[in-house]
Amino acid sequence: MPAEISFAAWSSYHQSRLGVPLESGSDYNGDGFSNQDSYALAQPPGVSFPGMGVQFRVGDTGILAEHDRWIDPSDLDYIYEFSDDLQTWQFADPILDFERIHTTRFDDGRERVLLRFPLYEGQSRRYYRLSAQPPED
Ligand SMILES: [Ca+2]
Repeated sequence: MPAEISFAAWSSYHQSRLGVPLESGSDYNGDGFSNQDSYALAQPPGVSFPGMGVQFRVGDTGILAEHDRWIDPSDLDYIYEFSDDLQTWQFADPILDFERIHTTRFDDGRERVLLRFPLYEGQSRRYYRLSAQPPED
């Protein structure tokens, strides 16, 4: 992959190998996840869900979430959010609401992160999601 990671660089790299255009909103492999989603999760356009998705599991002390991402993309911020009712979503603060407990760095600009969202006594239900958005200035 090019040194400067962006959707444009990712799509250009894969377009030249696959010989087809890779628009951000289209779905190269028809798995229901857009090329933009594949890019955000640092996967080639032919990798299908669930391989490319965020893997959640319950640990002894919280919910563990693991996924691949770019180390320093120029056009994305990775935002974690949580909800108790799937209606109202709150920003998960990287200090107050979760911790990164392991990072594996790869030599192609990707990293695999393992995050822990703690469980609280009395908490009956909580939902989590990852949003990859253009950075705010
Ligand atoms: Ca897809």
